[in-house]
Amino acid sequence: KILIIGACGQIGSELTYKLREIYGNKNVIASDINYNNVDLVNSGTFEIIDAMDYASLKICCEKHNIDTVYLMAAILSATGEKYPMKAWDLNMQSLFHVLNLAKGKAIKKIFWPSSIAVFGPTTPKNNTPQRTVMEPTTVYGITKQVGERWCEYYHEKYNVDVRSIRYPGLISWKTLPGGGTTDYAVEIYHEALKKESYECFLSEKTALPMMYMDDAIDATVKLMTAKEEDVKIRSSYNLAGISFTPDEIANSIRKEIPNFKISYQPDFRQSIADTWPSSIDDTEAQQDWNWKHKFDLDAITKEMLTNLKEKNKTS
Ligand code: VAH
Repeated sequence: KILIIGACGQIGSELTYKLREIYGNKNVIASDINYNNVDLVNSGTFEIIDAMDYASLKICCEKHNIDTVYLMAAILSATGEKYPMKAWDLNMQSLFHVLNLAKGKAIKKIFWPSSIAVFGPTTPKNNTPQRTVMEPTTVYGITKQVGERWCEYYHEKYNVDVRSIRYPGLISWKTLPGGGTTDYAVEIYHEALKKESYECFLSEKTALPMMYMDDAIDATVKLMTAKEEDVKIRSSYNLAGISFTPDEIANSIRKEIPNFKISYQPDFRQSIADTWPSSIDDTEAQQDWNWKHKFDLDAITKEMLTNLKEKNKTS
C-alpha cells in the first residue's frame, strides 16, 4: 500500500487522486499535518501525521501495511527564507525518517521531490544539464541539494529504492501552492478570472522552467513504475516542460481574455528567481524512462481558465 505524506499540498493532493485512480482508493493512504484540504480528506483514508515524528510515521506504516511512501511535505523557497531553521528541520528530518524506515525494511520504495531550486547563480542558466555546478543560495535549495546527496548515499550504501525528480515550477488548479517563488504562474490565472488583471511579484522578463501538473504527475508515475535497473540516477532527475516569462504567460492569457492587464512589482522573490535556471535539459529522463512532456503554454492557459471557471461556479 502507498502512503502520501503532505497529501493536502499542491502536488500531494494531485498524486493522491492519481494514485487512487491507478491502485484503488483503499490502497492509497493520505496524510498531512492538518485537515486543510476538505475534499481530499473526505476522498478516502486520511491520517494526521507530523512528518517530523518518526514514531507516528512508523506506526502508520505498520498499521496500513505501507510499502511505498511519497514524501511531499516541505517548506518551499519563499517561506524557507522567512523561517530558515524550520525549513531545514522539516525538509531534512522528514527525509531522514523515511530513508531510515526503508533502511530498516519497514517500507520498500520512496519518492522524494527535489527541485530546480538545487541550482544557483553560478549554474549555467540555459538548458541546465543533469550534472553541473550547484551552489544554491536559498535554504530550500540547500535542503534539496543535500537531500539528493542523502538519497544517493542510502541507495548506494543500504540499497534503498529511493527515486526523485527535480520539479520545475508547477501550474495546477485543483489545490493552491504555498510559499513558492513560481506561485505567480498559478495566481495569475485566478486573478485573470477575478479581475482581468494581475500585479506580478516577478519582473516581466524572468524566464523560469515550468510545467503543467498533469505532466509532473505523469512523470512521477513513470519514474516510480520504471524497472529498478532503468533508474540510473539516484540523486534526482532533471525534468523539463516549458520555460516562459510573466510577459509570455500574460500574452497567452490575452488570447482568451483580451483585456487582461499585468503590472510588475518585484519583491524578495525576484532575488530567488534570479538564482535559478531559465531552462532545463532532461535528456537523462528521456533516455532512462522515456519521458516527454505534453502541455505547452497555450494548452496550460486553456486548461487553467476552463477548470478554474468551472471550479468557481461550484465553490
Ligand atoms: C518554489 N514551487 O517555488 C517551488 C519550486 C522550482 C520552484 O521548487 O519554491
